[in-house]
Amino acid sequence: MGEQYGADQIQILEGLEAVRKRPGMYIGSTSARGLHHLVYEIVDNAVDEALAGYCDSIEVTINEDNSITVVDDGRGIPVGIQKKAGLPAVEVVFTILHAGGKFGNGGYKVSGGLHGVGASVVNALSEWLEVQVYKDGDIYQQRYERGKVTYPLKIVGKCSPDQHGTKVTFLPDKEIFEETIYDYDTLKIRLRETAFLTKNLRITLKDDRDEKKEKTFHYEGGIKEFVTYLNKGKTPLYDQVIYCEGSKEGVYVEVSMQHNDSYTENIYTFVNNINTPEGGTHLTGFKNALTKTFNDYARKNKLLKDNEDSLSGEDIREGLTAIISIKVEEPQFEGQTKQKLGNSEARSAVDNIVSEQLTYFLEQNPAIAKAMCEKSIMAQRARAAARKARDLTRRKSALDGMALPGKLADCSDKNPENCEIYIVEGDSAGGSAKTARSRATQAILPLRGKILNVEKARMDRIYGNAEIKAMITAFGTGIHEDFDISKLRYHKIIIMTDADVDGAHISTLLLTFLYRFMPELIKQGYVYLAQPPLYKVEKSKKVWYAYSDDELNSILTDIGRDTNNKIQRYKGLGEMDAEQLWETTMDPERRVLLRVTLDEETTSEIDLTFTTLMGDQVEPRREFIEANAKRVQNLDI
Ligand code: TSJ
Repeated sequence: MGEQYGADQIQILEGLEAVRKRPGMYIGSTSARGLHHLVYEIVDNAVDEALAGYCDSIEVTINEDNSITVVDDGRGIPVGIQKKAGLPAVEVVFTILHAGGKFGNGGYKVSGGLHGVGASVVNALSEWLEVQVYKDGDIYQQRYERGKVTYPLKIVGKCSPDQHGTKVTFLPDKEIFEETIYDYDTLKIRLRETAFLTKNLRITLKDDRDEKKEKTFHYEGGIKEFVTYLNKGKTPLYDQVIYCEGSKEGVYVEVSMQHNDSYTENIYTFVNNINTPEGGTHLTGFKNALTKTFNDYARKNKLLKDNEDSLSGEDIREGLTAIISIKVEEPQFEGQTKQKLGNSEARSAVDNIVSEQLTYFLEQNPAIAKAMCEKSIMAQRARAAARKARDLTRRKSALDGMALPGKLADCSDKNPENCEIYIVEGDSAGGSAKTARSRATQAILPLRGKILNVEKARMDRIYGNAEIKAMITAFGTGIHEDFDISKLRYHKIIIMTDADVDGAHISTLLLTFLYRFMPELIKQGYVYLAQPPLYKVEKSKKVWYAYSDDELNSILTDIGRDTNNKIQRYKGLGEMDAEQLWETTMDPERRVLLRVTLDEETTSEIDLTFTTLMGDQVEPRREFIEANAKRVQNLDI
């Protein structure tokens, strides 16, 4: 064997060995997240073929053994010998690091973005991978094990000469990944997003494990339909989705938008189908165009009088749902997390295209323009009122030396790292918690009843709400643009509600508030959910607590299903005395806390979750709760 290995082959093996040694450097992590990344990586390569105009359908299957198959109907990865490597192009794709796209000629690429590391990385991290290429009547095949070729590319059969495409199956390596079970819903969310962003592409997801599942995503309207989907639980301000499209300076721009009657702004931005949660030049260009075009129109048509102030960007964007999707050949990502677009030509391209087409749209649709203008003027007034209320609280806190809310039982330790705050539903549970707590490090803030739904209230009302004000002052960080994490007074913010539907609703209201006003608290992992027990089992003076029905059953199996067991189902925290509350839910040695996390890759879906749960339309909410009963119970977003 030794002689077959020339310098090139040794280099190839060293390249893939480096990937296996430091997988995190190539796919971010070896947790469930990295595991799912493998699929996106392969799918993105097929999406590139769709963007090039040669593929209209992609099928993804989770096989019974948790291997993944991705098939497309593109041209098929080239099989001819690539001069430089002296190997078939397809072999180069799977065995040489960063070989992706080298033999294509130009065009926009989805793959090769942030984590777009290429098929060779997936290959290196798979126990085995098999590729089949359908081309010119032949079926080519090659197999790799942990990145190593097991046989040279060969023809294994014939197909119809008009069949063409690529099929890849891989099994993620258990030596590399901590988690090797695929989650259908995680793939579903991401593939749906990909389908929205690539109009006319049909993506099917199949699950061949126990219960067979299948779903197809196909959106002729692309991001126009994405906006409709995001506004599903809300009430749109007008029927149409505004859509702008065009190319300028090598940037292809697509924008879709529609206002709803809520007060939150939801703008999602993508570059080459990659989510850019921190925005960048494309977002700046859009905001600029929207503010300028809208004010110009309003002045010209006397919707704004000469003596009235111009509408601010924020006023115009109140209740706006929008998607900005651009394609550039060489995206430059900036910022700490490389999630912010830097290309300056993207700013002018988006600005120009949106300005021109939005001007035209407003002129053609005066009724819609008027509705938008009326909403913006209302927003302007509310914002002025909110500013007054805020300035007042700011001044007051300066005078009082940061007056903490009266209901807060603060802890004595002043080092935030040691401190935690329990946000407790109801005064009676709050009372038990105050007795139970460890005074040095645990603060208690009881809230009365259901807190204000921030999805349905304007800023001025939100600022006037006592429960919300109490939380803002207790946390110390301020909100929105004033937010300063270094002022956080507690490094654990623990939401403690009853383990029932009402409790889940209150938790969701609180999480919505945190997500909309202080998202960094969630992103940086400071927010937790307490897990009170569901049952208490007593037998001959001994006590057990069960946190789920399964746990109750296993306790009963252990101690015997005796009619003398007094099983108590807790209806609420209020039924526990201070000692029980301490033992089961608050003692750092014994309690279980769920940390609330955000998956930034699919922020649009998180937003939709909150909107669906909190919005005014009953039907989508009911559907959602039925479909996600288990998830809502855990509130693990
Ligand atoms: F990721 C991957 F490489 F494994 C992969 C690639 C997986 C899947 C499911 C599909 C693909 C893929 C690649 N589909 N289609 C292509 N197309 C090409 O590689 C290709 C074909 C022809 C030409 C040409 O210039 O003639 C160029 C390219 C890049």
